[in-house]
Amino acid sequence: MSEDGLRRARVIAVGRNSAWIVAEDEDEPRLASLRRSATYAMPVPGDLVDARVIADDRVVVDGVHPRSFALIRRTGGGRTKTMAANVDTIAIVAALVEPALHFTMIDQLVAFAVQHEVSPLLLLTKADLAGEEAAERVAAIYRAVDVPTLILQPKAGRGIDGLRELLASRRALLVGNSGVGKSSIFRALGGIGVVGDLSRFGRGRQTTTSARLVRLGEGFLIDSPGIGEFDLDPMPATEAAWLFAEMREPATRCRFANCRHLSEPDCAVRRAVSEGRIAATRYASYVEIAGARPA
Ligand SMILES: Nc1nc2c(ncn2[C@@H]2O[C@H](COP(=O)(O)OP(=O)(O)OP(=O)(O)O)[C@@H](O)[C@H]2O)c(=O)[nH]1
Ligand SMILES: [Mg+2]
Ligand SMILES: [Zn+2]
Repeated sequence: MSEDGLRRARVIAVGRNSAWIVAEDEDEPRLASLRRSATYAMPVPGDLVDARVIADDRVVVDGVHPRSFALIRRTGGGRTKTMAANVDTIAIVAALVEPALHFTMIDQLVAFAVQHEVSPLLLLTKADLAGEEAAERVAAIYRAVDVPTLILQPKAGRGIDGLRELLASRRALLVGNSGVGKSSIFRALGGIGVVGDLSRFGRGRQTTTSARLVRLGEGFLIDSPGIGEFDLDPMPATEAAWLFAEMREPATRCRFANCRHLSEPDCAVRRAVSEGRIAATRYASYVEIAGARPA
């Protein structure tokens, strides 16, 4: 970054008044101030910004580029939180055990990815604790619906080369419950745990408190704090069903065109479930998403 130059840079982590950024033509992150009277919205990891070097080598963020996609999630109290910007891939991380596998959350995140036309990816951890059979059983459910799925053991390095290949030139966000192994995967791929003074350590456990990014070739990977739950925006059942790819074809054969696949007679989706052509866990997630909602 030259003295006078305005440079495009990628945001890797954000604090209250500053952000770690890495200029497109550099490798080393720099700490940049955010303008106090900023006309731009608070940047998040993945954002492209214009950064300017001012006196004493200080760097200031002048502006934030429009986002191609932002992952916004609802938090308690009806507020929203933007987790990351400009990602094209949502890497869902789920532990097979410890914490217990939460199918509904995986399915909601897959549905969210389908809804927003970003690619879902499933990364299953802790097969060493759950057993290979359990791991393969879960993986088979998602491979059957064309969600690329890897079984990883980040500390032992298992699956990391395959993941690196899958992520080549992608802009991916790691998302999942706390303790499932997101940061372990992030570190195994070369991400650094703590960037300057923006991250703080959780009490006892190393819970991630703010998102951060590592560049991977042409793309990048963002580590994020664990989420307790993930809710989709309310939508009609027919729309929810469309987000489950394996329901689309059977849904055309239900007796009623506006079938919600809940308790209607002659439902081809429920028939596919009872015949094992749709996984029972996937259908249960669908019911949870669609059940409480009007058709
Ligand atoms: N046995 C085993 N332990 C794992 C595996 N993956 C991760 N862990 C452990 O699980 C614990 C939590 O891992 P983290 O990477 O910190 O989890 P996280 O998803 O980043 O958690 P938050 O930052 O709180 O959201 C750590 O002690 C890891 O060493 C695995 O495949 N097998
Ligand atoms: Mg973490
Ligand atoms: Zn139906």
